[in-house]
Amino acid sequence: MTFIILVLNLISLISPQIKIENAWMRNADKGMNTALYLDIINPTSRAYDLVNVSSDIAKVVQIHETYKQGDNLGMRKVESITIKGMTTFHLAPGGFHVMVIRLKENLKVGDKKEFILTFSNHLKIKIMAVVKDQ
Ligand SMILES: [Cu+2]
Repeated sequence: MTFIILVLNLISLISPQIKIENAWMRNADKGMNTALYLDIINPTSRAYDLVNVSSDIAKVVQIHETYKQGDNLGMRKVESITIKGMTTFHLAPGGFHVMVIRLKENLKVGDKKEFILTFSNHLKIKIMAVVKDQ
C-alpha cells in the first residue's frame, strides 16, 4: 500500500500540469474596467474548461469573448473556455479576455494582483497578474 501511494505521488510530481503564464492587465483607475490577459498551457492529454475567474480587486470578474458585429467589435460573457489537451490558449487583446469590472482600487503600472482561476475538474490555480501600460 505504501508503495502504491509512493508511486502515485511520484507520477503526480513528474506528470505535466496545466499552468498559467504572462498574466497582465492594463492600468486603470478605481471604478473603471480593465481586462486580464494570460496564456493557459495545457501539456496534459485531456481537455480542461476554465469556468470561473475571481479576484478581490473588482466588483465583477467575467470571462469574455470578442465578436464581430457588422464592422464593429463587440464583447460578451461566455460560460467557459475549453483548453484542449496539448495546446496553449491565449487570452489576448482582440480575443478572449477576463473582464475586470468596476475596480475597487487604482491599478498602477508595476502592481501585482492576485486572481484565482477555477477549472471544471475543481482545479484551482492562483496567479499574480502584473499591471502594464500598453
Ligand atoms: Cu470584455
